[in-house]
Amino acid sequence: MRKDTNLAVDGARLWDSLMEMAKIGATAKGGVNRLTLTDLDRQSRDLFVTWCKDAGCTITVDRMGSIFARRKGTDDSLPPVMVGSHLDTQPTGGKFDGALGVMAALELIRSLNDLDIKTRHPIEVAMWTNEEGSRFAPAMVASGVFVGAFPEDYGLSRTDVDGKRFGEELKRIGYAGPAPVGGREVAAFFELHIEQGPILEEAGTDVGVVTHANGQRWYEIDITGVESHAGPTPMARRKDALLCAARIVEAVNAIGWGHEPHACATCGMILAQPNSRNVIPGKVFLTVDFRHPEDDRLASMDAELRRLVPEIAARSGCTAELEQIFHFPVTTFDPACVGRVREGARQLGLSHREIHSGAGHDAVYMARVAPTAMVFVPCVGGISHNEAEDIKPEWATAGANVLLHAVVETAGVA
Ligand code: HGY
Ligand code: MN
Ligand code: MN
Repeated sequence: MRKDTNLAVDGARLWDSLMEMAKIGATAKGGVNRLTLTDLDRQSRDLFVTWCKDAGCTITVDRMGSIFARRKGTDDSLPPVMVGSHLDTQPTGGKFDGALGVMAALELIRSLNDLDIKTRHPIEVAMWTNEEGSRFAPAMVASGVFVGAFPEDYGLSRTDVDGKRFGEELKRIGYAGPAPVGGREVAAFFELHIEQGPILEEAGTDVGVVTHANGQRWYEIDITGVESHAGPTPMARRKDALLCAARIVEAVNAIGWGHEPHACATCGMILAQPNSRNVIPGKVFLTVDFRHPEDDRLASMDAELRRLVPEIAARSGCTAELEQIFHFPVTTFDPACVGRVREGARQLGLSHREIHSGAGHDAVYMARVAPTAMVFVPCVGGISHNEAEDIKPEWATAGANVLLHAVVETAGVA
């Protein structure tokens, strides 16, 4: 590490960029609703590309719409050190989930330019398409295709609740890029992200040195009963798909509690048809999200769900089709890269502690093809995926400085 420079970001400029980006999709409650592949997503991409070009980067867009802004290295034949995150949000998302990682990566480039520091490896700022998996499931689908977890045509074929297709929407916003998705060497990947939980803030710790990410499984359940009149249909003759779904929701919650203290079990999405107050629902679409830091416990949760769903359906006079659409095991990040994050925090005199990620991130997939690590900073009240999501400017600056140190250490100062 070059000692003769105050290797630091411009925190005020970083905060300004975050606030500017947060205006795109800003909600009345102070959050951000910038769903992937919408016109708002296009606006955020356009702004990001403009800023990266202003910082002297060349832009590549791949066929899943992920954007890579490249700063040349003195030896440009070397594989890039990649750093980034995502700009898409949840429908009631916040200003910082994803955007902090992308803006901090851009700030890193801007700061290296200001300090006239050249690195041996090229550096690429990565903005991954559809990390959230809210509009198009599964989550992290573009980084997943990049590492070969999903075929490209699977990613492009995903549809939203209105039947709109990922590949068509990508074309519509003008980001169906020409570049192949993945299949190229990456020297390392780093991602700065808010913790999205309460641990760091409650402990008064500046930086989370992320060693692992929890395993995750997503399911879709299609429940079929019989639509009938809410008035004349006797209780004993009903095949109520929504009652069946309610029982499954209760069972999912019990599975989570049954694997305490580290399990997470959530039914986040439910669509009842015909969704009319005086019709007994004949069809329900329900999602299940399981997380756990131990793969065998996650497998037990899976087995319990597969046993209970048909049992509950039979008891409710319905049928239920359960499909697992997404699974990644517990991810261990690269010890050398994790060490550079830890060393960066130490050199900067920032309090830090090891931490697991309960959330999935693009870094989880990138860890399959390149040495990868993450930097966490606290968020207020541990709240995220909520319009109230908030951080302090000094937390953003601290995280970005650790990111800068780890990336420069990896890319090598020329
Ligand atoms: O679901 C997650 O953990 C992330 O927000 N995609
Ligand atoms: Mn995120
Ligand atoms: Mn998120």
